[in-house]
Amino acid sequence: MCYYGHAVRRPRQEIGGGEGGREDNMKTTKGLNAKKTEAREYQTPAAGIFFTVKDVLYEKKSRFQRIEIIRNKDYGRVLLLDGLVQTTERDEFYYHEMLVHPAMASHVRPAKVLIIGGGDGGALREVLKHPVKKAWLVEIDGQVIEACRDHFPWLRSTFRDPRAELVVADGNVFIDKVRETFDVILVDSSDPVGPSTVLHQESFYRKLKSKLNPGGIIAAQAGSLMLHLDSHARKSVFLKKIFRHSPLYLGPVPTYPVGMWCYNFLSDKIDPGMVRTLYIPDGLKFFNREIYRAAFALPNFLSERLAKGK
Ligand code: AG3
Repeated sequence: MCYYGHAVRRPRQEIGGGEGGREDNMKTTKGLNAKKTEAREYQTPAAGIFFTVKDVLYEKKSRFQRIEIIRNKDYGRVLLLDGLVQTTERDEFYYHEMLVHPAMASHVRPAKVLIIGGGDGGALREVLKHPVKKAWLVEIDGQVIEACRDHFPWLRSTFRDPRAELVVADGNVFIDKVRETFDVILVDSSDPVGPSTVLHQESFYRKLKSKLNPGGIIAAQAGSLMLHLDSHARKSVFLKKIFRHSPLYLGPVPTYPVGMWCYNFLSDKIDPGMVRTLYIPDGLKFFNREIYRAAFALPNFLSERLAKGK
């Protein structure tokens, strides 16, 4: 693992999944409770998800956030960062396959791939199912990588793959300094409120574009279909100015807020509606050709909100 650039301390988030600001003063329990019998995410101040705890596998405060990995009877291992569910053993494939494969499958030959965030390794595992030359994973918090390497044993081979380079750095700083350019860039950040706010801003996407090879594609997790509508609308205004094609697409993630997640597909060359040949690795659990086509269909309330702009 290599350490690179200056990591920036991220502000703590009081509660996740809101429209930004509205809930920030709400003090409420999240993550593990004091007795360590239950872990909760308050998705709004009044609703959320809980997991009863079979074992606490990891619990530490890093420089950036509270990292918790618990084991739950139904969802297996669950990773929470500052009380926000990042990944569960049972349903992580929904998210990781939909973040990675639409972009990777649309590109004729993605040789060099950059992942910003995603220290749990799930996105990297999916990228390495393609015949890439090299994949960089840039995670701000080295302790997330270590915790996941130790407690998500099925990811050990992913982290050891000779094509993978793990970099511990702030993605926003890394992108300023890196000399390499990429065919596909994947942004596996946290919610568009709190710590990851910078990874949802115009200047960041302009920088990413400057590191994209001709014909390149960016896919970025964009947040919850219902809870982050303002953010989708705000981002779509500036993304349209930067990229010729910037559709949102959707995929279910059972344990994320409201169960339906959004992703940005960004490219100057590739219009997903026009792609005829898809390069899809064997053995995926969720993603296929039909899902690819369907994912770009948006519900009316979202299209109308995007058409209105900010
Ligand atoms: N990154 C996106 C997680 C967002 C979940 N949000 C929430 N639970 N409020 C996931 C990282 C997994 N590689």
